[in-house]
Amino acid sequence: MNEGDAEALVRAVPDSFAHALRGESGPALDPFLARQQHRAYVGMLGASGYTVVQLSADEDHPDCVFIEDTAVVLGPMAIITRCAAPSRRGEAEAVRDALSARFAIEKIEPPGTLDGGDVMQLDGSLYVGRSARTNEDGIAQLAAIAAPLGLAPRIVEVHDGLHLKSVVLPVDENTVLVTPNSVDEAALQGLRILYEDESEQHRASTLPLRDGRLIVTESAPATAAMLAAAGYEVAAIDVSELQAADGGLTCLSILIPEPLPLVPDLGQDGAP
Ligand code: CIR
Repeated sequence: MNEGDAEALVRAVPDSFAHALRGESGPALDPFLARQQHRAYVGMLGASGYTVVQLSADEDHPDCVFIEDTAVVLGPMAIITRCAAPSRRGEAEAVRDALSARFAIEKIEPPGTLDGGDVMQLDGSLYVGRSARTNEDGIAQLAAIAAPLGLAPRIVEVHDGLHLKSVVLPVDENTVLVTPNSVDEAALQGLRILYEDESEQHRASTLPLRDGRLIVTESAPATAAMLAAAGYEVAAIDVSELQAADGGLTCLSILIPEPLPLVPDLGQDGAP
């Protein structure tokens, strides 16, 4: 990755995407369609001002397109996660290689599990979902890594959703889109909450772009209309095939919005 640009790290869709994890069975997943939809997403990131770095697909890891889960960039550090799903653990290696030139590498160790989809950074605060994928030990390790930055994670109980960012989506720096009755909303105090339309539960996903537009999944038109009425410039995108494998819009990229200086003199594992 290069210094100086806002970057988006993404990963191509493998043919093995047909075997991606999913909570509910449905029609066979189509890697060709997923790839087309992923290309449109990557195009939107690029058009909005991100320099996109795409890692090649890993056929041994059907879920590798959901790159967000493998690493969390936190200030000068990149935390390599330990995904709860054993089939996903090998995804992190290539991501670590891509990030290690610019970031001090930290790592979640067993028995901790933490998926990047459970970590949300908004308005200077760090939120972490306690979910089926992120356990107590993973949260404690995240807290210890974040402490030197003066950040204490705010824990959000996720009752109904794969990850925190399956049901609490960034809309702008202090606004989130929430699926009703999915999380303990007390933990979101201080943020403005907008709600996903009741008729579209778990279909809306959002991602603010660098050019001021807000990407919203085409599968949630009523929620998109609500967001447009609230003043957002909505750009709809069809990622239905990626959603069929329980993905949303945040999980398809690791966004590095601020240019950061190169990490000086780092040895193996990011140790100075
Ligand atoms: C999984 O079950 O791990 C993938 N099929 C979907 C991961 C989606 N990631 C995310 O929302 N951050």
